[in-house]
Amino acid sequence: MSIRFLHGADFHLDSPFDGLSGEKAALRRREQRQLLERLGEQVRKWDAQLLFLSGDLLDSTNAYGETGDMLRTVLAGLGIPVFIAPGNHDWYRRTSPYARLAFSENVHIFTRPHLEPVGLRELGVRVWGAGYTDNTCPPLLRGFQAEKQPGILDILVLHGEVGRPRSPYCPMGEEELAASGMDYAALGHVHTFSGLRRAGNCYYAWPGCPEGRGFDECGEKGIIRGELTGESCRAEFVPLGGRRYQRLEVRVGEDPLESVLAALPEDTRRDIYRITLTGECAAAPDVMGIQSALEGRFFHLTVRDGTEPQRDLWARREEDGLRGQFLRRMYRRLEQARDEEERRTVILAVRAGLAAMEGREDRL
Ligand SMILES: [Mn+2]
Repeated sequence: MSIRFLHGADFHLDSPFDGLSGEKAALRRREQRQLLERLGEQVRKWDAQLLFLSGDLLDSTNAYGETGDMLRTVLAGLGIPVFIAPGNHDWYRRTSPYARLAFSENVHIFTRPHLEPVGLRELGVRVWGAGYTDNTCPPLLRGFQAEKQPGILDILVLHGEVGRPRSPYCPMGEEELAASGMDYAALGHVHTFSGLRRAGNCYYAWPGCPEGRGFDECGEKGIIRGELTGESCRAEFVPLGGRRYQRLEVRVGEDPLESVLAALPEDTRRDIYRITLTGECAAAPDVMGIQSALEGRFFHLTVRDGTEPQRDLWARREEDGLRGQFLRRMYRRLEQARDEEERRTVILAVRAGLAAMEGREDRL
């Protein structure tokens, strides 16, 4: 007995993409729908026999018409059983797309907040799952144990958290997974690929979201391609995302633009970058200049100034005269700053003040 599967979660289709302009946000939502096409390609490439979608497939309990149509069409075209376990964002209710859309027969949506099995005799598999019917979910695995049937693999599809007993999102303990009788738990909710884990005889994993939507979801994202037998489980991460969010800190030298260029990988056209300039320099780096020189190389770029004035600058606050007095006062301000934002404001003021006193023209 052996089964090849794909496991995805947290697509969050139709996310608002608040950080982007209206036009780019709409483009990103269109691109999100392409994740479904690439998912279909992976099903064919891996010759997968089952597909698990473990919740938060949609960002809310609504969806754009195009998204619903595409979801229905792509899943119908797969020709393999698909299991959807709604999560805390796309919880099941009478008016949600899961209820309104006419899904093909190969698509099974768990619509009740308790575990129930679906038997697939021809594959030798039982798929267990539950759907959120609210934006939270009680611990459904507590006290649960499937009665094992010889020659049958048990797989769980569920949106939830492990090791956080007070979580409002279907918390479960490793001991509960171990006792559940499941051979594999296809989980959702955690947005980072977990790697393949094991609790007793139960393997479990989160694929993470298939594509980042903000700087808290950086790097390559994707789904899981797995193979399960009675004795073992193999699970590989498969990249699926079109765009990547990346954070990059660059220690600037004499020429900040040169420093940034030297730190960049070759091709960043599909990426959304936040570059923070760090290090010490006398004058504020020309953030706007760097931004406009480089933004054409990215889908979206933000440059931030995180540099500090040179340390020996503060030594000059011992000087007599206007500059010393100014630096003493600003130093006190810096010490009293309540947060990073206030610190940055003081640093900006120090640089502008010194530039004015020294007759330099400093860009702000
Ligand atoms: Mn979730």
